[in-house]
Amino acid sequence: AYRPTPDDRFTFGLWTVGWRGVNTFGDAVRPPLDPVEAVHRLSELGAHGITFHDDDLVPHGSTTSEREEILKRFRGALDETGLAVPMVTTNLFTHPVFRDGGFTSNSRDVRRHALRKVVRNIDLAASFGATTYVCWGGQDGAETEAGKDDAAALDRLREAFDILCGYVRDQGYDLRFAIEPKPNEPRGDVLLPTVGHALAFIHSLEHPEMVGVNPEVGHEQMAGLNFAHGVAQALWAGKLFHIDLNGQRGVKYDQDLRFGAGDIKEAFFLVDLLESAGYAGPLHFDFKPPRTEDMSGVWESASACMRNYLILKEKAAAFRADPEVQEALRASRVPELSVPTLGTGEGLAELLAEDFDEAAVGERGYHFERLDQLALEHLLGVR
Ligand code: GLT
Ligand code: MN
Ligand code: MN
Ligand code: MN
Repeated sequence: AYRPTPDDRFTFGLWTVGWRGVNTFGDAVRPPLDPVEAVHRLSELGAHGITFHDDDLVPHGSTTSEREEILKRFRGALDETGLAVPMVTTNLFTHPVFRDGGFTSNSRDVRRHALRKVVRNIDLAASFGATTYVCWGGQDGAETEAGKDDAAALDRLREAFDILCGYVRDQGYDLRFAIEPKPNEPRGDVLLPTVGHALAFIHSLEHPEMVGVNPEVGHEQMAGLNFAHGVAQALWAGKLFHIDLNGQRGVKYDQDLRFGAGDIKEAFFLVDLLESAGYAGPLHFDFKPPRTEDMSGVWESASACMRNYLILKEKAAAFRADPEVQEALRASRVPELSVPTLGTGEGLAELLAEDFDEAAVGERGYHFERLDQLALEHLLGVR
């Protein structure tokens, strides 16, 4: 049981299992991972796809012939295993030129360079059949206030998406963009820090229908926010184009733990939400195997990400099917929220004329504690 198959739509970033464990204080602890080996290992574990930044696959500075050779080997591995590439993204953060960001760098020449880098990689993404293009502007932000004109930065960000959407339309690619919010790290404050900021920004674009969000569990939690509620609003807006699943324990640095580690209860309600809403996109793991692990620990944790999702999916289904839960949901008036506040044909006149027993209704409890305890007991495996 809990053995993933490609039908489960699990995908992994090449930079996740390939992370060598370099951090601010410590050197790499693991050898480089050949992308071809990553494809084979992930396929053996039951994944559906693999994703990458331009520079994860083709190292920065590769010659044209080296690039062709790398792409040929990689395509060969994909053909052999049937692994898909549903999403591709650009590295606009590692190279020193991006020290003040890509699309919103104060330097105009850097912004132009960033756009060229993305356009080139969009062609590659389309050639692999990717349908989502993630944009994480990790270095787009500030440590100071005076050094960044926020309104101008948002203008430039909008300009970048308008240009890129125009390019995709001109080429006729079947590709949509997904903005990934993050509150901080590596910048002290990152532009579009949360799902809500990103959703509001998207409405200012020339082609808002082509742009959605790629929320990451840990990123919203770094801001102290409830991830399931953020994802619910993205789904409500029709903007959940992609999702980064991982784990985080509270408001601190970006932990990128394996999915299920960290806040397990929020993971349970996230899976419950994704499954009940019928989210049909990739279930993408963006985690970093801790640097305590050797390569065996890397594959162990990758496998555990998928296993934990499948376990939680089973638990969430059992929770929803439990008659006691259904009764508790009614007692908590959860279905009543779906009933429009005005009846059909009713106007404000009827509403204003209505009697209301304020004192009696003020005494009404909602029994959410009982409902939540039932969820916890399903999660703990005692029901
Ligand atoms: C980087 C970041 C992730 C983003 C990746 C996409 S890169 O690892 O921490 O959250 O999803 O650019
Ligand atoms: Mn992260
Ligand atoms: Mn990260
Ligand atoms: Mn991510």
